[in-house]
Amino acid sequence: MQQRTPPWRKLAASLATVFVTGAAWAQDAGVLNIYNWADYIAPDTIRNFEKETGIKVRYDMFDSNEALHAKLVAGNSGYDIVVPGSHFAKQQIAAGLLQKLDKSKLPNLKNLDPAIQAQLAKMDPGNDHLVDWLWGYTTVGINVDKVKTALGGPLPDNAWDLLFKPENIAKLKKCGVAFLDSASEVLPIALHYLGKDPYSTQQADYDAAAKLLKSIRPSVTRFVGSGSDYIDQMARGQICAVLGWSGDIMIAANRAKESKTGQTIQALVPKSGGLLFFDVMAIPKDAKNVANAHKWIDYIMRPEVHAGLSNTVFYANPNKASLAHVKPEIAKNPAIFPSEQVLATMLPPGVPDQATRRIITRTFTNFKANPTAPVFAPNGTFTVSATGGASATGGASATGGASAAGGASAAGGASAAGGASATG
Ligand code: N2P
Repeated sequence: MQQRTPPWRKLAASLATVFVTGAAWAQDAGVLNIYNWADYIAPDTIRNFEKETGIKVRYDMFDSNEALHAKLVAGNSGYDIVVPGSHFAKQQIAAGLLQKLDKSKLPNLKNLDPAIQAQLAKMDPGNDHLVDWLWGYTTVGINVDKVKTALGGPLPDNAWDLLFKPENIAKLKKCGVAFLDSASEVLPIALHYLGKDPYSTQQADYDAAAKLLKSIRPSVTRFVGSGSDYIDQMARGQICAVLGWSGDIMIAANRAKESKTGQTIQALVPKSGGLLFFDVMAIPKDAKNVANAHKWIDYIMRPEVHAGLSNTVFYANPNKASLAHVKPEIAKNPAIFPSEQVLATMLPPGVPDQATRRIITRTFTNFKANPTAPVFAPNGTFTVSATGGASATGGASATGGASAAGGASAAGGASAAGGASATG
């Protein structure tokens, strides 16, 4: 039987509502906590928002989708806006970690390109949770002169051959080769390179990818993420080839030009396709400053604000109306806004099931940890096996000669985990 609520209770309840709402507002009015990738914003984006709204922005950066995902799963991240790749966001929506957007607070949605919205709807039906921040693709970046010299001939027709043909990448090792520390990108790319389904669920396919990765592992000298200094290292000529993100590579190219380092850096668009990503703004379920988060998303979708992001970091934005504000050399750069034809060659992001994710993680962890062990001779010198793999950083020479105790690390800080150690 239903009980009637006494009038005093009703009053108390409505007072409590007023109080709680008021408190939420007070907090909401003041701050906005954002968690985004490094090197992904214009110098005035935050400043202008703060000036106009009086809202103070705290802006933190993460280095991988995996790191952000772990924070969201743990809960109470403290963030009001996060920017996962759409393939990770799909899992986060399914797990109830992101909240629905209030579209009545986002009038600038009208500026977005329906084609990009349709892409995102594959991960977020109805575009209910996600708004694209920027998009780009994972690809091959090179230092043009160093790579040509190291190869001693022309570039291969398909840019992926530079990194996945052992005989090519072995020649690049001495000028520095970096791979993204990102299982969710490297595995689909490796499978696709082998002519297999990039989102295969078959262990046998991952075994084949593992074999491919093992064959090139001795020549990978660094693993990098967003915010590690691979952009600067490229700009300074300390890394000559990278499996990295399109815009980051173009930032390196631009930095090299501006600081006159004498290095020519180029983002290649592989013939068989790069791996597309869409990084999306979303509001965590437990965000405290939801009204401010909506203000931010709507602000970013202003044509000139979205254009400012592309103009600074060389990634495409989803904002059709922004194109008039994007610098012509950027709007017309096919490596930034690829043509329909090129887009059709690219791999879309995908979401493997949980069992496959475990296989992917395991395969990638083995890849990173698996520079073939050096063979130590009784006199303390070591040699490298014919397949090549002495040290993670590869500083060790094939003739060996370093001491067993100090060999690989003396040659440049190799770590079994394949961490971000520097090489010469
Ligand atoms: C950071 C770029 C991140 C792109 N500068 C990959 N999601």
